[in-house]
Amino acid sequence: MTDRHHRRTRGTLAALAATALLGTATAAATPASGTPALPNPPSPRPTASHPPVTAVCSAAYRITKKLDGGATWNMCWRYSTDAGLILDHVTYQPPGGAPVRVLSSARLAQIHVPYDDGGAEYDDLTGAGFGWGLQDLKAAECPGGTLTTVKVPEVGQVKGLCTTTRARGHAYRMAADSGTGVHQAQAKDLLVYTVNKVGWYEYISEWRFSADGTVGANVGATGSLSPVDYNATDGRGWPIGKGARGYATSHAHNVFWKLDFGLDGGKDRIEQYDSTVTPPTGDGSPTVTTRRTAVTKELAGDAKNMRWWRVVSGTGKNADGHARSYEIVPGHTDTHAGRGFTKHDVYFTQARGCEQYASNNIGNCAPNAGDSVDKWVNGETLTKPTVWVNIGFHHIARDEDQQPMPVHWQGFQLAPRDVTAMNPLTPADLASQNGQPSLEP
Ligand SMILES: [Cu+2]
Repeated sequence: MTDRHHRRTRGTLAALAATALLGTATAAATPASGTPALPNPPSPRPTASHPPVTAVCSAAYRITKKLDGGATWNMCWRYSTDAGLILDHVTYQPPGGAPVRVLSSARLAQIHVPYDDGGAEYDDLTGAGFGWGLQDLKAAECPGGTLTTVKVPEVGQVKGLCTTTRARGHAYRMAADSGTGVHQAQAKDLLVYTVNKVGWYEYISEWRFSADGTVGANVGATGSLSPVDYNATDGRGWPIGKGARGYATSHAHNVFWKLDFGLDGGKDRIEQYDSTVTPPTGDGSPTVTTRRTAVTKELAGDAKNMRWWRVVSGTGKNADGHARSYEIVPGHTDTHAGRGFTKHDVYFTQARGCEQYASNNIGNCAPNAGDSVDKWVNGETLTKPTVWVNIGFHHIARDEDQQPMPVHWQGFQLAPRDVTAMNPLTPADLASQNGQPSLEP
């Protein structure tokens, strides 16, 4: 990023087609007004059989970890000089169960950095060398783990991939019904991460896999503030160093991830849930109505209070007969209205091989296809959805940002919803407690 004035190619900012927006998403079979639209009770059926998930990469590119409690995560990794670390064929195997395909592929899809004064705008992945900036890690940076050498084209061998575990405290706690016993478990997560340097910034790109089936994706920005950006004299900066000078220019880091699920190895569908709260009348209590909307066409989605999305398997069901799904749980975000591709929080597009990066796309799409994710939301029916998550951080520098800059994290989680019939870590003596407990004395 030595070229301070490099600018991304600016495409025409076509207005998002109205058909892309929520209003036209096809509603699910909607019950009468005021009736909660939660998933239909399933018809009784035997446990779905799980096709075996076989490793599709050689041992050198495989990550397998059995965590405390008996759950196993399994995946393949590869490396791109644009996207950096890519994880493929990610499966979760609950204790005592068969492996469940969670993600067919997951990776970063852009880090877009526009400066508040309009003087610079970077696409760190496809325009500023993110992938080539893979850093050698010291053993101490991967405590208790394994450092793997990554062959980076034109760079060479970089000891840049850390695979390790990290304690995260309680997985659960429950006092026993009688006596003084406590059911509790302390959990460890599998962590997989790289550090990529772009200009003066260093991005820690971290994937976290928990024993309970949760996946976390986070990017931590550290390194240094850009030394050539202490020139904000127009009110768009913050004084760093002594007195009222050296104003570091404020900017944003809009981080995009691209997720292709293929839950349970089948076709996915997308659902959006919205809850509406009605204040009480008279002496009553507030009520809440939750509605489900099937997202059957491509969508540029906006986060909203009490709104969430989930990716649902078209085929896989848990032992209770409920469709397996993963819920998208965004972390804090500063949504940046500056570009068509930054102003929405999540995108669901029909999967297409050339659509690889959320902006400044380098996939070989047709000349008129547009080069950012917002352009690809154009009314297609979603039969094979790709999920794009955008988490923004508006960075107004502070004195503490030097030196080095403390890590600032931004990201999201994928939370399992009905992947297993119970908490996959349920201890054996509670295994019968599925469904409404008996109220008999
Ligand atoms: Cu920053």
